[in-house]
Amino acid sequence: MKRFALIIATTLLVAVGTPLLAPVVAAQTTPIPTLTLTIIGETNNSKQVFSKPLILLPEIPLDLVITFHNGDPTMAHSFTIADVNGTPPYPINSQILSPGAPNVTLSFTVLSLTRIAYNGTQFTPQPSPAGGILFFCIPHQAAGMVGRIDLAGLAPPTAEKGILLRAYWIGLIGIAVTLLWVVISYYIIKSSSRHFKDHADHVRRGLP
Ligand SMILES: [Cu+2]
Repeated sequence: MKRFALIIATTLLVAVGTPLLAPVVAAQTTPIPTLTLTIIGETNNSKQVFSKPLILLPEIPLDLVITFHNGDPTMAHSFTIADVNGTPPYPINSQILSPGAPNVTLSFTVLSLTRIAYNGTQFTPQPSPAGGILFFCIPHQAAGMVGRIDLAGLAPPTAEKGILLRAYWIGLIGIAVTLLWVVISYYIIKSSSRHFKDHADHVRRGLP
C-alpha cells in the first residue's frame, strides 16, 4: 500500500508540476515583437513628403519592417536613416528610388531610441529635432521631406511586469501543491492505518 501511495504521489507531482513549471521558464524570454508598415514617398501640394512622417512604436525593443515605395510620378525619393554624425555612408538606406522602381524592404531592430541593430551591427541613429530617430529622403531633406520614429507613451518597466507574472504563478503553484499534499496525506494515513486494510474486513463487519 505504501508503494502504491508513493507511485500515486510521484505521478501527481509530475502531472501537476510539469505544465506549471514550463510557462515559468518560457515567461523569462519573450520574443521581440514586430511592426510591419509601408511608407510612400510622394508629392502633396507640390511638397515632397513621406506618407507617414511619424512612426510611433508601441514598445521597445521592436523589430521594424519598413517597405518603402516611391508613389511619385516624377520625383525620386529615398528612405534613409543616418548615424549620429549625419553623414554618408548611411547605415539604413533604401537608395534613391526613381518613379516606378521596385519597393525596398528594410528590416531592423530598434533596441532603444538611441540604438538600432541592422544587418548584424549596431549604431546610434541621428536624432530628430522633434524627438526620437530621424529618417529622411536624401534628395529632399532640405525641402523638409523628413520623418521620425518615436515611442508611443511610456513603456512600463519590465521589472514590474516580471513580479506580477511571478506572483501569478506562485499563487497557482501554491494551490496545486496544497491539493497535492492533501492527496498524499490521505494515502499515507490510509496506508499506515492497521484497520480496514482490505475490503473483506469491511464486509465481515457489515460495512459496504
Ligand atoms: Cu524625396
